[in-house]
Amino acid sequence: MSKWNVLVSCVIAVALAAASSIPALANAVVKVSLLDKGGVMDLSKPMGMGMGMKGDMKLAIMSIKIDPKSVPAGKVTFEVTNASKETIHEMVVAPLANENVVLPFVENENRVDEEKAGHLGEVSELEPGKSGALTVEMKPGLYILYCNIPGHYMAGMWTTLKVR
Ligand SMILES: [Cu+2]
Repeated sequence: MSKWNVLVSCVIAVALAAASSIPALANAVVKVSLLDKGGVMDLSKPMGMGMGMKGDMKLAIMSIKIDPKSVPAGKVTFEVTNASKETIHEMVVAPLANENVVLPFVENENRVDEEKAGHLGEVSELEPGKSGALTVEMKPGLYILYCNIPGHYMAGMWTTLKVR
């Protein structure tokens, strides 16, 4: 290594150290848990968004819990954990016009039409116990997080997030 190269490497090293010590505006972080009650699950009750089942969502056998439920606009990182013991789950993020929207649905596949619903990104198909992350740039508004494994959205596996 020539002196010049050593100098350049030193400058780069110092620059990198400085960059990493700058307290960059931290992304908002949303912790997401993908949950189900396990065992033989009855997926027959429609509990999709806007289906009038709001009061009964406690009965849902699959769910998504998030913390916090509201974040500032900008970069948002979703740290997603599949807390199920035996079922693959995923998380898809999509914008919502309002809380009563009925998402476009593909009946014969028993899943949301992701293309029509519009989506910002996803952490797809996590095995039980596994985790994944997704970072997206988000504008103020209302969003839905849902699992699009067939049957899961209708089983109640969705929640809403407010970006302010
Ligand atoms: Cu699921």
